[in-house]
Amino acid sequence: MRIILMGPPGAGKGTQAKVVAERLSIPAISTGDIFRANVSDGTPLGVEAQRYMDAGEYVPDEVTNAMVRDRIAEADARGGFLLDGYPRTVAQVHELDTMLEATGDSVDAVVVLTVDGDEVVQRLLQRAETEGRADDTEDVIRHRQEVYAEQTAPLVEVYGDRGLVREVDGMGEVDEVSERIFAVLDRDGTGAR
Ligand code: B4P
Repeated sequence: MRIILMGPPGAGKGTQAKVVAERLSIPAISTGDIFRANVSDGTPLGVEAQRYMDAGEYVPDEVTNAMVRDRIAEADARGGFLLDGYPRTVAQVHELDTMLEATGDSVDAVVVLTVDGDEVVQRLLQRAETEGRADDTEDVIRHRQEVYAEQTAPLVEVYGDRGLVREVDGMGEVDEVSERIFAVLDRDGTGAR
């Protein structure tokens, strides 16, 4: 199974990615987590990514694409994976297509978490208190929402035209949202339930 998890910042992507990937026994690959690990290790990639992330901007496509290309080539991802936060631009969609075509693979489903704008801001402000992420200040959160609307929301139509989009209500308790995701994936024959 090759699944993409999409949704605006704070929709619950990272939260749900872990649960769904575990259920399907595939790795959850989060570009945000990989960038943050590089930032905390002080790698050249981390230094480059940090200035974009702190400002709520996307890291340049060529940097992100190269990172994902390497990650999905690893042994644990050969049988499938769940991408959390990638692709986020139309150029990234095309790059992912090329990567998958090279191995004769394709995306099976794109789960889009839908949420209320004010709720996500509250979730992220709450996370700011517990985790202190540099990009979880109110101004940067609002900017991240704008960047999502401009650059990532159009991807729903791109994947919708391919018949891959499964919209899931991301409001409510974490467990409820997970159950909804399992239900839609089950209809795709994943045996998630
Ligand atoms: P991400 O790490 O993907 O950050 P995010 O969009 O805020 O999502 P996240 O997964 O953290 O939050 P979630 O919705 O799970 O990206 C960070 C940055 O990395 C980007 O801004 C960009 O700079 C860079 N980047 C990443 N991918 C990139 C790409 N492909 N191209 C270019 N740049 C890229 O959860 C938010 C909070 O809500 C959590 O605290 C959680 O506990 C809470 N929550 C979740 N579900 C809930 C529920 N049902 N009820 C209440 N709270 C809930």
